[in-house]
Amino acid sequence: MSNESLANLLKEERRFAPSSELAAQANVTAEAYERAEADRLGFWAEQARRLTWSTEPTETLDWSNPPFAKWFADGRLNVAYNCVDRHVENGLGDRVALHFEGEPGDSRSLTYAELQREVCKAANALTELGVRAGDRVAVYMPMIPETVVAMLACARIGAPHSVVFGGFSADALATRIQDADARVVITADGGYRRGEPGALKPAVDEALTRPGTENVRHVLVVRRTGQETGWTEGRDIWWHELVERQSDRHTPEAFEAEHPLFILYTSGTTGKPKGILHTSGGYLTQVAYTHHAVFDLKPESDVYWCTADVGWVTGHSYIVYGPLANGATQVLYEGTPNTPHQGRWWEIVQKYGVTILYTAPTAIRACMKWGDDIPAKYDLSSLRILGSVGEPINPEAWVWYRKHIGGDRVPVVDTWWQTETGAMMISPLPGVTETKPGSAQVPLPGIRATVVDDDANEVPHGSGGYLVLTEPWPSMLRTIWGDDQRYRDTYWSRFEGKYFAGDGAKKDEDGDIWLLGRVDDVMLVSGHNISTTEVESALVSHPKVAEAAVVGATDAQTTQAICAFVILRGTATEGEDLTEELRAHVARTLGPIAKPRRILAVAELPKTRSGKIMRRLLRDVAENRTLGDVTTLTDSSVMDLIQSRLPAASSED
Ligand code: 6R9
Repeated sequence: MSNESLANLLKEERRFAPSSELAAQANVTAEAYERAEADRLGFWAEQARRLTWSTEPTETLDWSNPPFAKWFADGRLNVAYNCVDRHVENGLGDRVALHFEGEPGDSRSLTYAELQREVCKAANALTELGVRAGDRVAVYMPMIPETVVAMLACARIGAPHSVVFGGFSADALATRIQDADARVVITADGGYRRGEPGALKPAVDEALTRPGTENVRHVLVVRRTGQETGWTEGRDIWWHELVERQSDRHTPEAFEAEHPLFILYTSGTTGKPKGILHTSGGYLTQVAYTHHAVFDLKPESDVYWCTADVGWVTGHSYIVYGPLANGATQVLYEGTPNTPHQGRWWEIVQKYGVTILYTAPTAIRACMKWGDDIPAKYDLSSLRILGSVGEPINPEAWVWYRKHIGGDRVPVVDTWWQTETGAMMISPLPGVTETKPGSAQVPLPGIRATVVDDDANEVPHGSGGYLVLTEPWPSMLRTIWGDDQRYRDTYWSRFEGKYFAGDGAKKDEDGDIWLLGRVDDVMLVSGHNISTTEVESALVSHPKVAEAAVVGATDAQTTQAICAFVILRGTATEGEDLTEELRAHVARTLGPIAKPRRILAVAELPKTRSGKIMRRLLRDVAENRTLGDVTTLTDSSVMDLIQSRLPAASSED
């Protein structure tokens, strides 16, 4: 990454110190960094004591066979017991675990005692279906309480789940069922999205016609929408028939700390999806600790809400496992932020008195586009911590989030992590860190991360390169399911002994880390490395641009030419003038070299379930190629729309 380009983000000079009130009561203080620095493994061994073990571990890390780590290997525990039963045993059975808000407006709350009974029944049901410890269960569900129950029931009986995002196609589902060799699929007739019941079961039926899915013996179907559903006798079973008649008692078995907890597929840019494998004790330790530390969770008074889908790792770690291990009360919302109106989220914050909100930059930018007046109509004064995850958050969106959602008083924590890391790795701590808009800043206590150059040398402050993790951490992936070699090659071969995250990053003069997007997305223009993140950030700092996606298209003259796809704000309209204005704006903010060659206004951008822009597809468009794999798009019609706009794209120099 060229330093001339890197220097630009460093122009961000706004700083926000923690309030003295928050600093005084924070769960975690600066002392944690010192403690972890002095004795990293001792620090994690202490954090493991947040959990209830049936056999306490005496070992912390076994790194004798890198890159295959074992954490707390001689300990035994049951993950579901830790997330549910122990709270009931501690007298917290009446505490609400989940406030469920359905998109059509139905709602119900489940206490920890109720959740315990539901999880026990579901565990008994899976056992009756012949699911045994080690068998894989695919979960293809909407955002409803039964999804959480299903995941915990799998954990309880030691059957690793593989949650497949409900927006994925039958193809994507089939590939994941095949790769994990799943034995049971848990699904629903459908779920509500954008005001409509959207069917799920037909995709399961279709996926199960594909070769390699024959080992699926049963499909367990939750009735959510009541829509007409195809049925295969003997294979398909209604959840309400099977689960409801089970005993609500179930004795949890303790498993080894390294027992597989789940597989979650990440698409990556090329090739077949990677089944990221997570195990039990280390994973649960780090998700519980980070949820406690980064959100400063006070389980007796906070109402926490993570807007992610459970099909994304954020839903696994920060809806299911972290918050429930900590005994939190949380909101679970089924639908989209603008159904039936653009204030839906803020209405939910007001209704439940949400105190901690965790969402993605893409959602924040959508809310910015809809206008400040919408959140202003609701009482958001209960909020006290705001989190961001999924992409680099541009300073404009960060500041808007703090101001319009956080009333200019609530700290924003930008949390960097990955499916592979399992839990947060780089983030401010709300009671400690003076925050900088747009930066994830510092590795959490117990985490070692840095930025290196091509030769694996740590870069000096003020320079950029590749983000690496230099020591193993408890919630790290253990391997890629069925492919140890691919695990080594993808993450551990680029830099000897270091985990290569695949993200570009830079360190500022204070040593704080700024993420620059995936290394694959970095553009090469006339010999300069330019990060897509920075050009996008420059574009959205223009008042007429709501969202931007930038790609480098092959160009004979300049190696790559910068192509920008922009979503305009409400009243702005596309035209020669606006294109020129935006080009000039980027030239002013970043320098003439970063000026986009083409700018195309579009209505939507192609995104994954977690809101990440699929630049690969935009590159296909920009280079007039047939589109690559679109199965992980949230909405595949977006690409047709963009392609149909293409002739207008030729506003070239
Ligand atoms: C949790 C999650 C991982 C990739 C990661 C990076 C990007 C996530 C970020 C961020 C900048 C942040 N990413 N959080 N980039 N700042 N706070 O998103 O997991 O879906 O596996 O994606 O997302 O590029 O490498 P996953």
